Amino acid sequence: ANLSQLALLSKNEDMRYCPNTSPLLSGPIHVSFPSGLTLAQVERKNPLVVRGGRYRPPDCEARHRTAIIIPHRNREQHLKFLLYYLHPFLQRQQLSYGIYVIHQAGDYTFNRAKLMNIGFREAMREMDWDCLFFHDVDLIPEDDRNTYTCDKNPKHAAIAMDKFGYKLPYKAYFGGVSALSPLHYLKMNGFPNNYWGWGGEDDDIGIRVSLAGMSISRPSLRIGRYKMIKHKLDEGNEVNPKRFSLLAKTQQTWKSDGMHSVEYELLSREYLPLYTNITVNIGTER
Ligand code: BGN
Repeated sequence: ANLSQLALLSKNEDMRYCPNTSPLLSGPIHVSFPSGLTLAQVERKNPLVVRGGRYRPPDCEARHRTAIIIPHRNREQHLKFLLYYLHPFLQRQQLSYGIYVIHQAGDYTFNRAKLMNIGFREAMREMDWDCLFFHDVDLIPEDDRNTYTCDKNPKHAAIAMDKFGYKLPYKAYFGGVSALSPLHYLKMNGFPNNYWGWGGEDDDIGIRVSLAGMSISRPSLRIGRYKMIKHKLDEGNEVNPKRFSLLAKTQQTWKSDGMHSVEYELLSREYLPLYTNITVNIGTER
């Protein structure tokens, strides 16, 4: 090792844990969508983010290691805005973090929950994350006191979205953004693989939480606020007509269908400047 590497090692040894509450938090965030924003600009604004979208605080040892898992297809504009807000947000929380975008290849009907299972597996393969945030690409957090860390129970973070008037649309809602530790995730056999198209998979996940004997924790309505980037229903993500019958059977199926049975083909793993891009062939509905 050369001298500067040695200096770094000893510096790391003295490094103290970050405080329990980050002094860098600023509370409410004004979210707008600047036209003409480019990924290159987002990169320049985040000089400490390294290859694959990883970061650790420069002057203290992070207390938490959080992976953000974002299912994706054809939403480049949304992804750009999410990265623009999320990187500084996570840095202000003094987290050690990594961002993973799980990209569904091909034009077959989208499967959000299956992509989450793949994200879990591919992220845990790389690093011992202690918390995973399952994050829709079109939701921007509006308060940095909404900490991206895990609780004792699975956490539903997106409880106050602008499109629902900043309240829960219904009591059991578990959609948008949720946070589970690896232990929580394995205990409930992850997420279902058989919801193709829009709707119901998040309700299934919520049901799994209670079937596995856990409950849902939530931040306060004042803090768990999100702005949704407006869009039309995507092509290739049509409303799933089977969602009601699938939901009625979750109790019978959750142990056999989930994390343990997910099958896919990894097409590529790219370490991009702002995120790790994982492209997968997830097959079709049988
Ligand atoms: C619910 C959907 C959720 C969706 C929310 C908010 C279903 C299952 C039928 C009971 N659930 O109605 O998936 O996140 O609306 O849009 O469609």
